[in-house]
Amino acid sequence: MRTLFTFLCALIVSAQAAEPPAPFGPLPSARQVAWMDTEFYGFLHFGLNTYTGKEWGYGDESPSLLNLKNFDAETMAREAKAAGMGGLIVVAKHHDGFCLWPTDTTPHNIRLAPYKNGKGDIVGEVAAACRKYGIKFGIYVSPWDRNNPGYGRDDYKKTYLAQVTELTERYGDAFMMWFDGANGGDGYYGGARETRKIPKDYYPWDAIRARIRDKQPMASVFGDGGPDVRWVGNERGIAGETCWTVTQAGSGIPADPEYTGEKLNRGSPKGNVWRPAECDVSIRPGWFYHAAEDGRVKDLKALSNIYFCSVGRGQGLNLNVPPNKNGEWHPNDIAALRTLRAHLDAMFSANLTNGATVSSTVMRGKDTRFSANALLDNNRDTYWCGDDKDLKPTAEINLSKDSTFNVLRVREFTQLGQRVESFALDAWVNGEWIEVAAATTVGNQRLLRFPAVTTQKVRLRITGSLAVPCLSEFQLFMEPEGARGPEASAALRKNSGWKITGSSNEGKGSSAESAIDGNSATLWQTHPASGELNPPQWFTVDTGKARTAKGFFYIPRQDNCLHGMTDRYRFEVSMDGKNWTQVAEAEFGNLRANPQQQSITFPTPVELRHFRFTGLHALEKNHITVAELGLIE
Ligand code: FUL
Ligand code: CA
Repeated sequence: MRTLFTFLCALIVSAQAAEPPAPFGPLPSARQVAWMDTEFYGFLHFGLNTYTGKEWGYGDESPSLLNLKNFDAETMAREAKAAGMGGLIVVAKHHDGFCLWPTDTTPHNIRLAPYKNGKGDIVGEVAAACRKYGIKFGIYVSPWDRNNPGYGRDDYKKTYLAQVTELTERYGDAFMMWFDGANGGDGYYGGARETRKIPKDYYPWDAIRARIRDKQPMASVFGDGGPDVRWVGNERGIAGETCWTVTQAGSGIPADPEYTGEKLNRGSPKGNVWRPAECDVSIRPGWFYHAAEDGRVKDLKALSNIYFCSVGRGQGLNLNVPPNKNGEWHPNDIAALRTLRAHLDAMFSANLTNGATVSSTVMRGKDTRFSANALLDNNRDTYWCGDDKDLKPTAEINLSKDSTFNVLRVREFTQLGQRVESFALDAWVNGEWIEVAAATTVGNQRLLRFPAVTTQKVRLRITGSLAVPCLSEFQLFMEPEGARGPEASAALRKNSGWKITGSSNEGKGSSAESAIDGNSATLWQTHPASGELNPPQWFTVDTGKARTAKGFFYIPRQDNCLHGMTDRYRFEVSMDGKNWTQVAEAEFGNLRANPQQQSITFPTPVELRHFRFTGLHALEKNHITVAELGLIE
């Protein structure tokens, strides 16, 4: 009896104190955790290009061009901090080889410039300003050097290592060392004016990395392929809709030729390393300041979209804001940063799950440490998780009152690895669950935008996970107006009663259902097993009842492939599904560079029950694709 009693007690005790799940896959280093916490920081492209108007200097530019009175690093650091940037990365030397610090490695440096009579040190000024305002400091130093006579030969290898050494020794703590992938080509090279190609293993990367680890152990090394932080694969600041922080990678810098574009952009769930992506993008068209671009500073729509597609996809955002010829940020750039910050603050200051309660069928070993309450405690170190077999848990969240929200944030407890493959958010509306958002990877954080929903009850559904999901946060926000295009209809979701009533590719290629399933990861494509179905291609939808639409939205394929990306369309409507009226025929703009959702407003609102979408032309290859299509009501 007694032994049975002790046995039972032991059982109960062990049931209450469950072991955390074993780590899954590659894990972040302390250095990477610090980098991921930085989230958003700035880039300062400044140098002789600022005065010549070029993006890439040839290497023969005169240092006398650097003739400004004051480089106002302090104002930039103060504005950066106010904008929520966690750091600034200074371009110490760009491809033109001119060094903005008084280096002993080459005469082509700031000592020869009129700036402060040759006594200036812009790298040092940025470092000091960052320290003063409490933000981190990082350094970009271009491997390619179009000025150096020894470039492409052995002596430049030593010069370059010496430059990295000076920069890591002289300016205090750096949070990043940034190595550009652009390398080799024509240049001045000390007067040779020739093309120099470099062998694949030219740079002494092992020695460079060892030097950085020695002098700056907490500095994350950025290169196209890593080793600490990888490039996101484009200069638009956009991570993949599916983006694994874990990825399959080679040795890091220099970039592994196999490891480019899409692989960088999306990572890989089967990866062997933890390697978050940096999304780098300029606030203007160019990386360097050009007065002609003063009117082309990205607006709130563009910047908030970038934020949602970088930080909001679990990666980091490096936003370049180039100083002008006076060594200052232009007022337009400062205004854009302030507007972005005010917008993000207005959204994130009110977490609508504060005061909510949560219930879930899943709790690891019945240990309350792992209960779904951990989702709502605004603490990233606590997490909700089930037993190892609970791969698809659900949590129901009761808000303290009816609330209106249009943004979701979820986070994984990444110290145990990245696990979640897909998830969805449902809202309880008119007595049924409506799916309001669905997406794939989470990682450090996932932000989803969707049309505003009002409800008191929501449900988080994990729909796929590589190992038991460990989720640390669940928050809802209301994004203020002004940052999005016209909004997609909340009715356009599964269970909304819409039906495909016909399509031109019946039986060939994929079903048009995929274009209205509320999931931008699935595609309608008129691509049969062999051959192609040329445009035009169409499908028709019965939306179940008469309604008024202001326009429609189209989401192009989100998988980084341009094949069949529809860029011309026709849109027709009908009340009875027989008599059709054309309401729009035009093109979707800028899809190649930026394949984001397109919102089309009709000249006047139209009555309809049915609509027909026809793809008239594709960017590449001769077939039609649509990731998602819906009405703006
Ligand atoms: C690129 C460079 O070639 C650009 O000039 C810029 O510095 C950007 C951040 O990286 O590869
Ligand atoms: Ca938590």
